[in-house]
Amino acid sequence: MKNKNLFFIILTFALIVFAGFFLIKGEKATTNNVSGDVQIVKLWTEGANYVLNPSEFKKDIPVRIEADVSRTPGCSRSIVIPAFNVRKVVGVGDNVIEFTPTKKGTFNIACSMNMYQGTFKVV
Ligand SMILES: [Cu+2]
Repeated sequence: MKNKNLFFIILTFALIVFAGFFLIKGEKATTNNVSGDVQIVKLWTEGANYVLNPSEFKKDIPVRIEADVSRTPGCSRSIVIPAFNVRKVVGVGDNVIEFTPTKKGTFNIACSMNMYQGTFKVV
């Protein structure tokens, strides 16, 4: 009988720890989109604007921008972020831009001809 009680106490404890771990993990992923040590950002265009979601990044944590190539027409795929020396043409085969925002502020993202424009914040 004692062994059985002990078993249930340990089982209950293990379940609480297990559930807590997933709750904390889930909350982290939804509040700031930080997955591991990378900030995942979705990018697309609306009219002549770039839309970044989220548009606020944390300083010194690597950013991984994933462009939705179905919503980045023509030259909007030629992406420039001058403040962080980013210059890349994205496409179906490679839609990812990675850099680490090492300074705080509001920064521009534009196509290489400056037709498409957007901003993001680093805090
Ligand atoms: Cu352009």
